[in-house]
Amino acid sequence: MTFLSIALQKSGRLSEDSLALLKECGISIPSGGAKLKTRASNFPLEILFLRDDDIPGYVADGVADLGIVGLNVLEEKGQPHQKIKALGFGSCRLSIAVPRGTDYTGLSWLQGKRIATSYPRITAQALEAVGVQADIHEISGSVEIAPGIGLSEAICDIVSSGSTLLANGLVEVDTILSSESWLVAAPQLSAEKAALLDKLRFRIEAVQKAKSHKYILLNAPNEALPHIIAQLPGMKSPTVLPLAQTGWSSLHSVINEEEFWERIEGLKAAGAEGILVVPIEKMIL
Ligand code: PRT
Ligand code: ZN
Repeated sequence: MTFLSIALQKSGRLSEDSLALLKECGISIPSGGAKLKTRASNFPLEILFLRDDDIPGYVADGVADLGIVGLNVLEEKGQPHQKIKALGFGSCRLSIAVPRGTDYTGLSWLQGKRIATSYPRITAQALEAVGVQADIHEISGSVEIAPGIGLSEAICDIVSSGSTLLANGLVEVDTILSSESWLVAAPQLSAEKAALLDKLRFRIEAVQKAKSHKYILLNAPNEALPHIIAQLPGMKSPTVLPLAQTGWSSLHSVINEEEFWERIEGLKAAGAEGILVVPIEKMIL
C-alpha cells in the first residue's frame, strides 16, 4: 500500500501547530514520547520527527515525501522542493538589526561592515541584490549578543515580538524575509503519492477556509432583507427562513472573518437583530 511520509519538527516552535493541523485534517497520530517515527492510524501517513534544519534535506532527497518547515530555513538551505501551501503559523521575519542610536541609512550602510547571522545565504543574497559587500560572520546561536561583544556592527536574525532585540539594545532596521511555515514536497512524487498529497491538501484547504470564515445568523424584519442580503453574499446567497413571528425572518450566511466587524455595523444599521456568529469547523466549496 502506498503511503506518504511527512517530516515535522520534533520539538520547537512549529511542533505543536504542525501536529494540530494534521489533527484538524482528521488524521490521528498516536502520541508517543521520544519516538522518531510513527504512523497515522486513519490516513496512509508516516510521520518523521526531526530538527527543523534537517527537514529541507530529507525532502530534497525524497527520504521524506513532505515536510513542514519555516520559509527562513527552506530559503537558507536552498535545496530543491515543491512549495505546496503556506500554513499561516510560525510567522516571523528575518531582519537586520543594529545597536540603538546607530545612524543606519539603509542596506548600503552595511558596506564593508561585519554582520553576524545564522542565515549567511539569505543575508548574502539580500546584500548582493543591492550591490552591498559586507563581511558575513556565521554564528549558530545567540546572534543578538554579537554587537555587544564587538563581533559585528549589525546582525541579521529572526524576529517575532522584537523583545530579544530590545533586551540586547538593538533596533530592527530592515526586513529581508517575511516567513511562515510551509508544507513542502519532494521534487518528484509518484502518481500514487501525488494523489495522496491532493487528498491532504484538500483537507488543509477546508481547515484553512473554515478558520478564516464565520457562520452568521441574524433576525430581521422582512422589509430589511434586501438591504441585509446585499451586505451578506454568503457562499451562494444567504439562507432565509421565516420566523414564527410574522413579518420576520432568520438569515444565515458565511462571512469572512476579516470583514466581520465592518459588516456588523452595516447589518445593525439595516435592521438586523439577535446576531450570532459561530466558528466553522470545516469548509468545502
Ligand atoms: O531544534 P530545532 O533545530 O528543530 O529548532 P530551532 O531551535 O532551530 O527552531 P525553533 O523551534 O526556535 O524555531 C522554529 C521556526 O519557528 C523558525 O525556523 C522560524 O521559522 C519560526 N519562528 C517564529 C521563530 C520565531 N518565531 C522566533 N521568535 N524562530 C525563532 N525565533 C527566535 C528569535 O530568533 C529570537 O531569538 O526567538 C527569539 C525570540 O524572538 P522575539 O522577537 O519574540 O524576542
Ligand atoms: Zn533548528
